[in-house]
Amino acid sequence: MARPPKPWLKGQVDDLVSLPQLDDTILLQELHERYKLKKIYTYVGDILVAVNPFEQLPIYGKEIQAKYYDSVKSSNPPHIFAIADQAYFTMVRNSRNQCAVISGESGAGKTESAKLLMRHIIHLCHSGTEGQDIEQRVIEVNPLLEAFGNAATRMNHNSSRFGKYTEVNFDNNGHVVGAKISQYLLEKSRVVKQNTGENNFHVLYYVFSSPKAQALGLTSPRDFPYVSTTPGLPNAARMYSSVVQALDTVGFSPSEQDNIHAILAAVLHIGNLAYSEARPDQAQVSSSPQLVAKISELLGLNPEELKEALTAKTTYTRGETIRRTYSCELALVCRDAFAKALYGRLFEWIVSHINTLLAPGMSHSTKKNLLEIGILDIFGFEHFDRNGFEQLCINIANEQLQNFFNEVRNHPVVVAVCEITHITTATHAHTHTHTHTHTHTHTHTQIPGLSPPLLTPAVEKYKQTFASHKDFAPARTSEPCFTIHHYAGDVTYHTEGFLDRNKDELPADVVGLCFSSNVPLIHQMFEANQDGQPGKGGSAGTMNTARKRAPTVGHQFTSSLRELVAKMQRCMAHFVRCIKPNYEQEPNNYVDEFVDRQLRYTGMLETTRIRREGFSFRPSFADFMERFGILAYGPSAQVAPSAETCRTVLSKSNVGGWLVGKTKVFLKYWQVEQLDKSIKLYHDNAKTLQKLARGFSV
Ligand code: AD9
Ligand code: MG
Repeated sequence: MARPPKPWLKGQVDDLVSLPQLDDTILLQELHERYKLKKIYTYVGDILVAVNPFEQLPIYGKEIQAKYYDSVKSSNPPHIFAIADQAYFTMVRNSRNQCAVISGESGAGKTESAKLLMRHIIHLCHSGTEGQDIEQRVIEVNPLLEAFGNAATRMNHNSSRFGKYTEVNFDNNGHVVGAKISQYLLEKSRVVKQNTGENNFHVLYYVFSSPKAQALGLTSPRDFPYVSTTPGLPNAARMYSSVVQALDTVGFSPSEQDNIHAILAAVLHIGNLAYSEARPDQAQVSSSPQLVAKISELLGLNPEELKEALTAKTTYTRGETIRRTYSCELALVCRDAFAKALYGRLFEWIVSHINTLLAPGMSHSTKKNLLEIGILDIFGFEHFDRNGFEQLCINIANEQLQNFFNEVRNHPVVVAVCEITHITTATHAHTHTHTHTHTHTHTHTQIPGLSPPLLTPAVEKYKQTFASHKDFAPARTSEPCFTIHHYAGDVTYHTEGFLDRNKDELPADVVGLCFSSNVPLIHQMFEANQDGQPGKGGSAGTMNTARKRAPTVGHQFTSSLRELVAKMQRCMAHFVRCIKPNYEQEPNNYVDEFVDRQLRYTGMLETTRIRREGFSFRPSFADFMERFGILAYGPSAQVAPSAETCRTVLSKSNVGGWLVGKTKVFLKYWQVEQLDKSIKLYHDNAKTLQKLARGFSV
């Protein structure tokens, strides 16, 4: 019989991998014990688990930040700052790019963790006054993006409705020189419709607090259908000021800020446009001329042309122009598409403008040598009563991240389902060429051979294609839905509106109208569509003006995800797993079953076991010597990387259990930490010696 493990003080062990025994129950209990002691951070090997406290804890102050400055991980309690510390100093010492992947379900604390991580990285750089300006601007990007991209949902009062990857660039001295944001899939449908108990994007309420509100015609949210379900946000005025301050700091000019205000107001006013039937299937704008005039004024458009574009569609067939009027129902769809496009493109423009403003101001040759730390904060796994195209995309992203985390390849059926959403119409299915490189060609390569999805409902298509796949289940009801067995549980998707959402088209008349705007920003926002390319911000295209088809939302999304994962694979990755202790978003409430489910589906324990026993770090001889060669040969020695020289370093460092292969060194995660510790000691000693030498020379 196995001997019982030695007892340990519950909740006192910082790294659960060091426990004499670790299984699901112990993991859960330990996290619970620590949570009771307000120890929300715990290491499980090299993964940081962060349990959302839903209250402000006094653990983020300057004095705590000072403790996590170039410190050995085990010398301080687990903390998000320790991850920042490790990432930053590993980058500086080894000239290696780093990334932090923050995962967890909606409301688990990803965005807050990302901000804390960023704050501490900026603290660690502590560059001279020259750099402080750029550092402050990098920090201010967060409130700005949150205002435009976050909204209150049932899961989280400040839920990110887009994914973001923030790269901070550093020079060789470890000083911040710039930053770049990539954004993924803003949930535009929220602009025109929100589920019960949910809100629109924050900024659409804040803008009512603008001193210019009256001039913009913004009376009260109550008067605007897109935001009228909520009487307004309690902290709107204060938040409005912080957004304006962020815009100033990041570098948006007063006229650019005026443009932003005007577009936000226009979006809100568009929601008030009403229609009546002039004749059957012929809608006309029935709202007041003042409303049409206001929208036109804000967007720099001709009011008559605006009414035309919103009530009919022009097509060109064999040299003939045909104008098809809309029914009231279609006119409303067109109106909402217009509002969504305006908001979505404004968001894209803001992100791309931030990137211009924060681009490293250096020559091209220096730029190439920049180091970077990327932080990924993407929407959490979603499972509602009714799940649509957006949920599928969001869950695919989570699925991909989980795979990245597990270091295994893509989850075949999920990616394949997304690939199938690339197909928009029969005529385009077979001409659509995919050039991206990806690791899962099996199902994908079969898709151009399918019969046209528009002729049969999408769900039929999925059924035919994936019928035999173990992770795909067609619905048992007559409703158009299907179920996917995700890593985080089963989700049933309703395919209603799938293809439209995937195409995300805006009628050519509206695109053309906006292109004619005398407001340069509006003109620019719709410019890209004129040649069939997607909007500048790089998100999904929304056109049907040109012969060339814009890539669909699904296509753009999956290929940008793939690009992202490929990029992260080239970095040294740090993982933060956020856990939501209860559904109610309240402090001092830890529901075991709720946490247990999150731990299980993320495979925490399994990953831990693999990481503890496996060789998770496998550098080439060259990489190993570059990073650790100094330990045996000193900083200036020219030593060729080989199995022999690597062995010498390892033997000198007193780390046991490593392997040296034909081309690579095989190390366990804790061995890397031990080597890093020795490197730090080496540098510290060198610094002391320098100081002493300086003392003597005075
Ligand atoms: V979503 O997928 O974007 O819907 P997140 O990003 O995982 O979600 P978020 O970071 O927004 O969740 O956290 C939700 C809320 O939890 C925050 O608004 C805070 O009120 C609360 N929170 C999260 N982390 C902390 C923390 N470290 N300390 C205190 C926290 N409160
Ligand atoms: Mg978030």
